[in-house]
Amino acid sequence: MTPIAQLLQERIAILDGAMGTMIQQRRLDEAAFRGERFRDWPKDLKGHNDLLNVTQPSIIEDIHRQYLEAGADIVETNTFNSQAISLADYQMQNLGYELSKAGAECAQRAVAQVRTAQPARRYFVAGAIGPTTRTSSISTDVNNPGARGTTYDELVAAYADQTRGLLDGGADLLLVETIFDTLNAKAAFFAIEQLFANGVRQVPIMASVTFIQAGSNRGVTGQTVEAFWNSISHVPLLSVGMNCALGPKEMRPLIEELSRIAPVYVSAHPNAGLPNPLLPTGFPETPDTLAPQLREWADSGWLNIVGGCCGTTPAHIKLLAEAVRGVTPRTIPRIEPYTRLSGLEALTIRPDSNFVNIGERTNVTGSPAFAKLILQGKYEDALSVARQQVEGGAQIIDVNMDEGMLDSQAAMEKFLRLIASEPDICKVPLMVDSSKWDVLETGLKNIQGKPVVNSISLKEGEHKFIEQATLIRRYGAAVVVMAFDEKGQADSLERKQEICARSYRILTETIGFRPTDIIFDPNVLTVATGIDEHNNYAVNFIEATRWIKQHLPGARVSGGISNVSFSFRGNNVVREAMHSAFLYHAIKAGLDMGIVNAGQLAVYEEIP
Ligand code: THG
Repeated sequence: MTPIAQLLQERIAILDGAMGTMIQQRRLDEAAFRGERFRDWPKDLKGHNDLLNVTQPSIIEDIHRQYLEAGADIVETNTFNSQAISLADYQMQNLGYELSKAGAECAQRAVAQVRTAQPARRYFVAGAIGPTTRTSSISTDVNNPGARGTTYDELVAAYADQTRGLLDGGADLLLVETIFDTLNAKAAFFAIEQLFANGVRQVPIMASVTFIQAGSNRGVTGQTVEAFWNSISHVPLLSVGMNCALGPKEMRPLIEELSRIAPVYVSAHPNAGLPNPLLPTGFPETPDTLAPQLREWADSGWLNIVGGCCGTTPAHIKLLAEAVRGVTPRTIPRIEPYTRLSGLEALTIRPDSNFVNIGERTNVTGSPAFAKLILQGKYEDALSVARQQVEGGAQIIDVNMDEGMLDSQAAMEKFLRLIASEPDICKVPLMVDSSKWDVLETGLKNIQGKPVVNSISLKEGEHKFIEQATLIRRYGAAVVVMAFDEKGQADSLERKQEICARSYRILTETIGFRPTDIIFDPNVLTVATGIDEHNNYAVNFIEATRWIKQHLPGARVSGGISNVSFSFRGNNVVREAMHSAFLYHAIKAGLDMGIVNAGQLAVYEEIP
């Protein structure tokens, strides 16, 4: 067990308070921010707080020391904006590593000082990783809903640079905080996990999200608490929590919910209330009013880590530490291992859930009408196809841009970004459908929820399979695995069993993929083609489904239902009846979900 996990087993840990307000109190002028080194820098630097890690390190060290003396167990480094994307505003995009490293060193020096006086205490430096000043999920241009301030790849590069600096400076933990754009946060976790995989020193990872609209229970990008949690639940987190934007009164119901659903430690560091410029301190909550409210959260069993964000001071932290002393920390709840996806809202697939409809129509190979719209660049009209699928009952949308005449990667990116601006569509999780890995990866870099990748298989051997599945987990997606291997596509029951069992073993044992994030597709093949061997294809799929559900625990089963009736193209009455009869038996055998023409399914009992 790591030292921090040990502490959290024993008691509630105390996080520090605001850095910004403490720096403001020093009333530093432009020259103080610049120091000797940046005296002639072409940009104004007053207010560039992270720069003080190198120009006024003793001030930063002193603030950390005050928080440690007030009783904080964990101090956050002064590195909120110490990455290339935010630093570009000061033409300092090359200083991400250096400011991050210097920030961790300031905090460690403060720890070293306090440790001399109180050697029995435990102290932790959390490398603070902010959201950057750009968003990858929301449009930056009112005239172009597909415009983005930054990209996943830029974010990963910037976060990796910052993380290396924090670790080289001695950070004990990494805290991805003030998350307002879940896609940005996923890029941060991707960068961190990639560094860990490449051999850098591994430390516990913490996450903290910022919600603004407490009344509607949504974050800045429109996600619910549960949708947010599902989006980042692939990360091996020490803790998840909330900070900033809200005071304790507004944050309370959100923390209560997060505490109920997250099977990791929970943190909270609210602002000292909502900012109010008429007040002398700018914030309404004093140490005396804040501490009892957070004590009540602790008494309710919601907290493992608690501190303050904007407007809080060492005085707040001191009273807070006293208020929660001796309170039993939250016990981590046991969460049922269901399949959990998300768009703006969460989708949970339980063993007893109804069949999940996946909309098939946003597919250029499956719908000539959709293909025409995309090829003609009529994306607005193409969006209405997605909307119709959701209105028709689709709980997931399958998006496929595999068409020879298209730049499939560009089309995937553009369409997903447009979907992200339509809350009535992106409330549901997305399924990125392509036979090309590059297109799947582009999809993953443009979705803030927890999506499904459709699909991978053992077609090109184990090495490729493992490589792709490893990345899919790191991107935070579930995956459709086709019953396909080096020898070809499985059509018999035995071959379907053999390939699915082998894939399951590799995914769960070699990669540590969660069984509930695996969705097998044992191939819905076309019947009644005129070739006798094809006549049992539907039955083989149904029997394979039954076998998978009995023998591969946790895994789900899906299929492309409309494939079964391709022999009857043009006769929709027959096709719809076939789909309905097929589903009637497949669902009984355990089929969890299927790619269907949502809204066009006949009712089995009503078929003449
Ligand atoms: N498994 C997985 N993914 C898949 C499939 C699968 N993705 C693609 C496909 N199969 C599922 N999607 C469709 C979409 C449309 C149709 C069939 C499967 C379809 N379209 C009509 C046709 O071609 O006749 C179009 C009719 C029209 O629009 O005019 O049948 O198996 N994992």
